[in-house]
Amino acid sequence: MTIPRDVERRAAELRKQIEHHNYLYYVLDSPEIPDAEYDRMLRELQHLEDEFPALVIPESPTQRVGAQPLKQFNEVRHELPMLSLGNAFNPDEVADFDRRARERLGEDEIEYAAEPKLDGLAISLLYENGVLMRGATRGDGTWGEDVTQNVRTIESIPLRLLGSGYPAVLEVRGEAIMARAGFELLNARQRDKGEKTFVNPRNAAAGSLRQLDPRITAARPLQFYCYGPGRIDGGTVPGRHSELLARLREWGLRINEESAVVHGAQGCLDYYARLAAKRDALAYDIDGVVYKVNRADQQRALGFVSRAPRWAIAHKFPAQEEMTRLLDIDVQVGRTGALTPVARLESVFVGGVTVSNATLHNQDEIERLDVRKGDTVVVRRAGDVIPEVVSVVKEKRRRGARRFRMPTHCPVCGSEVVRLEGEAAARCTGGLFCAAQRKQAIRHFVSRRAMDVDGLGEKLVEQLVDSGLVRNVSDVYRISQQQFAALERMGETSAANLVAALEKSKSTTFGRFIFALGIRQVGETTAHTLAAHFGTLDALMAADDEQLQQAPDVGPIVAQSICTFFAQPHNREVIENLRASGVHWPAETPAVTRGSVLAGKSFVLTGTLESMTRDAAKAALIARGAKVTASVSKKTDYVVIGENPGSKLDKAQQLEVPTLDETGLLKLLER
Ligand code: JCF
Repeated sequence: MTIPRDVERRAAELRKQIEHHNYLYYVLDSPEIPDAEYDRMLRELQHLEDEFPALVIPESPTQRVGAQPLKQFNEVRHELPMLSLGNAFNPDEVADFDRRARERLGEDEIEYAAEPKLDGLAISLLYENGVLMRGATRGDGTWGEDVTQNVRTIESIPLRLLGSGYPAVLEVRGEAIMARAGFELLNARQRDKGEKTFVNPRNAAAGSLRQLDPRITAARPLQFYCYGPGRIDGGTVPGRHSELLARLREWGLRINEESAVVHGAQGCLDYYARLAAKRDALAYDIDGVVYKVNRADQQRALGFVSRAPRWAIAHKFPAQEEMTRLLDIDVQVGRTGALTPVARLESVFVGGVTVSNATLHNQDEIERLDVRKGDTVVVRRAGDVIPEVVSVVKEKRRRGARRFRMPTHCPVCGSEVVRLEGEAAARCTGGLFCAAQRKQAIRHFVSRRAMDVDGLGEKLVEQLVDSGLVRNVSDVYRISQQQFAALERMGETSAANLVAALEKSKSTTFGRFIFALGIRQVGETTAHTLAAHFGTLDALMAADDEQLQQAPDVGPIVAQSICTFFAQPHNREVIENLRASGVHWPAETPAVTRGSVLAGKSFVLTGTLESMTRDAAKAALIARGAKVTASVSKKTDYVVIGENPGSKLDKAQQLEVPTLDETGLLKLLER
């Protein structure tokens, strides 16, 4: 059957359009048309190809998933070996690398191309006359596996290069990765299907590319970032690595957004610090940064040692996961009675600090991990997140290791432990009868963001509760200087200071007071919101479920918890006692009645402010009816930028959210 000219032209036009929008979406991350429009074009092309099968070409966007499952992967020889990189683990090793390069080249300062080192799987892509002919894994560097039909399913890999001027033979290399969000989604899906989950995004990426059935790979959220050239024939490319990357991006390959040109060893180290600060905010895992001598002629002059180039090095971040032995499992009781199993570990250096305790979260998590005393475990500490046990090395388990059971009775007060339907935590039912819960409630009450009592630390609270001097939070204001002075490690001076600090704490704000009460579900933000909304304690205590839910961000669960709290005679009594002791705050004018210009506006604060702490700024905003959230989104109205702002500034610029400096914030607060 011959194909009408206009059909052929339309198919070609559609392919071009789809490739272009695919590029905008997957490579540049800035789509210009709605998904529905893209889908419509793809469907139209599919339709034409169904009607005229002779139209189909392998590089058509409809042909990403086509091939039948393989029996096995073929071997591929890399004519130009895929090298690994030498490592640097500290600034001195980076300086040595730079010094050696300078000496060999006889240069004073070297220009480097720097980029994050992605934690994925190295892949080679071979384009002939702009058409993707082969995709291969690195393998041992010389022999890899032919995974062409799998890489074809990755949308950020063009089946056909865009534009013109590319060499007839162009091999590029890069990293196939899975972003953290995609990894979480995949694992959730695997769990739902009762299939095996992956320990980290790297393993998930590798496992997904080694599927014999490309339909499975197609369903996995893989991405590809190109980091450099391989074999090049029949054409030329720019003489600087950074310019070559820019050219590759024009040809349709995804280049890392963070890549940059830097100068000298110091430039490299500054880049490292910048990326380290950004590490947790990135969408994917990185395990360091890579520096490459930027000029191709200098790269050639430097050449190679054994299996690695002399013109590039990987500067590694401290590992975020390490193995160690779990010595024991303790159970801690929190403020709300939640029992948290904690792993006591043989100390291990991970994520830049020494760790000897890690959370095991709860019963379900222990069962999921099947972690037992004496096991060898993998501990993870990423950024400021508390260290956790992520997996157990089962091969190293000693015989006879016994399963761990959560206690049926509270290890502190002996009360029964219950686990409510739908809750992850098992809880001690002892309430404020339980010394552990009482101690936590008091520590929370006096903490910096609550009543802010200076000098009433953990050890003192322990003594106060264990001695029976303090049974509830209001008791702390009834202790005399003599009673304090009689406690262990307390002199007359400390006792006097403590009494003064307690006296000072009585002048507080309504928001802090609500927060200090430790009502379940009422965190700092909600506490300040409630203060701004209700204005007085009497109004808050009198509010019913419906009135509570009229406060911003208060839903049925929070409202229920507040009602329950104030319904308890015991809690009302504690509040009365606190007021009788002299705890007070300036009256609030409820934001709702003031028609504040900031009412309902959403703020994010980043960096250090000069004239006030971030907490104070937060409180001032909330008092005016604004909301303060932790992360920037499209719904954020303003991002306030202090000194040394974090990645939130980048996010604000990316999402085009308006920013304010401190002066701008002060003006708004004055209005
Ligand atoms: O991101 C990476 N894992 C990565 C690996 C980045 C690079 O620029 C690399 C690499 C391995 C070898 N460059 C070479 C030459």
